[in-house]
Amino acid sequence: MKSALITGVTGQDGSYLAELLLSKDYKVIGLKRRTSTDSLDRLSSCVNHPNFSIVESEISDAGSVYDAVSKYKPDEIYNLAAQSHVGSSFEQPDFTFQVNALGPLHFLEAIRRFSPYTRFYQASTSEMFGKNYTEISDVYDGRTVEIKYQNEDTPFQPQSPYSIAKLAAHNLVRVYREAYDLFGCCGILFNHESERRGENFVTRKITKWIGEFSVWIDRHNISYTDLVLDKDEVYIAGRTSTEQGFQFPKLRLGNLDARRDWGHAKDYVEAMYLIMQQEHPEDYVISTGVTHSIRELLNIAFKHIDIYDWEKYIVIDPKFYRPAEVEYLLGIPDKAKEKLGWEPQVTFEELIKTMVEYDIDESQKLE
Ligand code: NAP
Ligand code: G4F
Repeated sequence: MKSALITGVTGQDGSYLAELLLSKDYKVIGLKRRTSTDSLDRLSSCVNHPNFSIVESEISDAGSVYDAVSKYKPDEIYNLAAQSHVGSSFEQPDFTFQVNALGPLHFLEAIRRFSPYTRFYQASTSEMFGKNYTEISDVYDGRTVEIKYQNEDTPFQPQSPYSIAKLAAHNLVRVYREAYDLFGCCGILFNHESERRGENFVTRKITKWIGEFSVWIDRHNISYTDLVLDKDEVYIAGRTSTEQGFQFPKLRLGNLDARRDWGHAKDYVEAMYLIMQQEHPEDYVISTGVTHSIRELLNIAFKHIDIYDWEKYIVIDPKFYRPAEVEYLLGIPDKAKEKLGWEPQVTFEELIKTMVEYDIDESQKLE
């Protein structure tokens, strides 16, 4: 039986990866940091599995990592733990660096010292491309068009403490691979979401709001034409904006023009697994090859509740703008398709539909 240690197992990707590896008969050791509350919500299908166990570890603490690696000497380590919110990394740059750069270094050192045959996966990110993209001209329908994309050959130009720390880790993996012959590889994953996505990432923030709003509308048995749209909230006509329960806050967002290449997290953990099964350790871009702006995301998400003029329900709040932004991401996953036989299965439209439906269901349960 193969064994795998997953850091960040309580997160979105960690939970899907644990499920995937258990289905492949792995023994899975999930690393979780100490918290004052129970944070195993996403792992409900794993916690009672006989091949699954949870171990407490803080990845920014070298000793804690050395203990875990030297004790379990697993076949594979997937390092998914991170301070994963780009916006927060501007507010907590030091902490972000401790976790996102030093954390992976602790694992590489632990593997080198105690378990040199352990394979290591590092969760790298499209954020490392930052401002940069590759641009080519192509002729399409007799017209010359400019195509902008990122792939494994696009140079990195990170734009946040988050991505600079991730790039440090990415380079450390390369150096340990070349210097010590460790099996270390990085998945350069573009944005991937799901109904397990953290609620402060833009997709989930939007679908969660839609879920709650739609249930609020149903509870009052009203239609959209019964609403008065105020500056920061909507309220039911005939009521006042101060009457308890009759108003609903608008959705507050930042930059709507940024573009992202969004896929489904379940597809992406499959890629992580495949990257680790190759004969040679290499880095791979994992993405869908399609880019959408936040505006397009809003169009698609709001359509599910028959709202076509979503602008009226949104407040642009400078608080959600970042000091430096990554404006454009579109990944070309050709290398993964060719070498891993990997292809994303879920389209952007299907992803958003699943998330909206899930959040409507969840909001109904709370009624
Ligand atoms: P996530 O849901 O935010 O999960 C992050 C996990 O890391 C959580 O389990 C969290 O624990 C854990 N963690 C945070 N700080 C830790 C620490 N100091 N010690 C131990 N564990 C710690 O993130 P995700 O979306 O699953 O992403 C997984 C990884 O892929 C991250 O490294 C992220 O940066 C990277 N990535 C994500 C995407 C994406 O679009 N999702 C794209 C590219 C790369 P708690 O539950 O206690 O908070
Ligand atoms: O959903 P986001 O916070 O994701 P972001 O910054 O792209 O980072 C995610 O993907 C990376 C891979 O590219 C991962 F490495 C990282 O760990 C994380 O999973 O923001 C997406 C876009 C940004 O341009 C942001 O400025 O949405 C814009 N946005 C607009 N309003 C907002 C909001 N983002 C958030 N979180 N909240 C808003 O209100």
